[in-house]
Amino acid sequence: METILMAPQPLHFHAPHKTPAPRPDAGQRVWTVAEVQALLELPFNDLMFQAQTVHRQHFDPNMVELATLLSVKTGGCPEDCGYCPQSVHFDTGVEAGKLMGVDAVREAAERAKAAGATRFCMGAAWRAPKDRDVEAVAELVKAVKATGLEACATLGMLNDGHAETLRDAGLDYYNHNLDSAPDFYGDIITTRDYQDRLDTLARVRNAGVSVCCGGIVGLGESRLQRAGLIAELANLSPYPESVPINHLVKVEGTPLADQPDLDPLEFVRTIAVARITMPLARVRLSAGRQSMGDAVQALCFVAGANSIFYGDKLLTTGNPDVDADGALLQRLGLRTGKPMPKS
Ligand code: SAM
Ligand code: DTB
Ligand code: SF4
Repeated sequence: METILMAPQPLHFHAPHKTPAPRPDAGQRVWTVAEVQALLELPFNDLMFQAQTVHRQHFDPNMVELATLLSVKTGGCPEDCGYCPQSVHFDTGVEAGKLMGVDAVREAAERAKAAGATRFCMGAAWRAPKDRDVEAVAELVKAVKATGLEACATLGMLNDGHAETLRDAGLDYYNHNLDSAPDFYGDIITTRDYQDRLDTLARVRNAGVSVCCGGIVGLGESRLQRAGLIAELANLSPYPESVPINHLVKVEGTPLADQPDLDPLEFVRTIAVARITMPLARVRLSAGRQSMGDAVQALCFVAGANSIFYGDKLLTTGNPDVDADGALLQRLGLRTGKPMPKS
């Protein structure tokens, strides 16, 4: 759906309004890790051609979603995710804060909408929110939905009833990443395990909230492990409606601050393989764009990315400024809106 001038809402309009989610893929198949690895190993041109072909079959190839992120509760997280500046285990200079109030979040959402975003994602540095935290975030979701934006939240592991509370507030997507392959996960995070993540994803799915789930590339994983991550995502049943592929943002003070650089084309390959294996998903070129350069980002769009984080900040780290993004999208002839799979 392209951004168009909105007709006035009828007076009987009731919030929360649920945005129709992309339909599940009736042709979803199972991917072995070896098959995904074989895709990653294709000659680059062949891989780009295949990804672009799949992308064109299902989406307008020149439409990109703009999603704005806001850290509604920053820092002080008890988890030890080795990439994360918000963990209490690492000295990164990120100060712990309290949950933001409704008015400040509403204002941020209104600014994001005025700047052209269609989706607003709220992140909280919690291991798992308490019942009262979820109730407070539900009020934030209602405020975001009242602006007409799609609402997404990422709050950590959810317990029984949490996803339903967020759904009833109008939440469109819940983001919870698998982050890496099962056999690499333990090298990066020790305070919760892979199954915990899968359990939260199942709760989100069962509540009827769309799933936003992806991972991080450049943590020191092997190509086989990148294939393992993509196979895990693609074999979720159904696979996520939204798949953020993050490039590690190296943050001083975290254990991964000095991680050697990944070949940028390997990142592009990962995007392409996400597109091929999850044809109807919105594949998001997520964290790490600030140090990527325009040419690598352009290749990611060729590879089938159709969503980006838009706004000067991610959660605690930087993102390209909106003017630079506007100029890049214009140079590439990309329009912004909500990419929906062709029927
Ligand atoms: N605390 C919640 C959780 O972990 O589920 C939500 C917030 S957490 C910051 C959301 C995601 O941000 C992580 O799963 C990870 O994929 C991504 N992320 C965090 N730090 C990052 C970094 N330095 N570089 C790239 N991605 C990062
Ligand atoms: C996701 O996959 N990436 C976003 C969002 N979901 C919440 C977060 C990126 C965070 C990058 C590090 C930071 O800014 O703190
Ligand atoms: Fe906490 Fe999420 Fe950061 Fe892990 S990624 S330390 S759970 S805020």
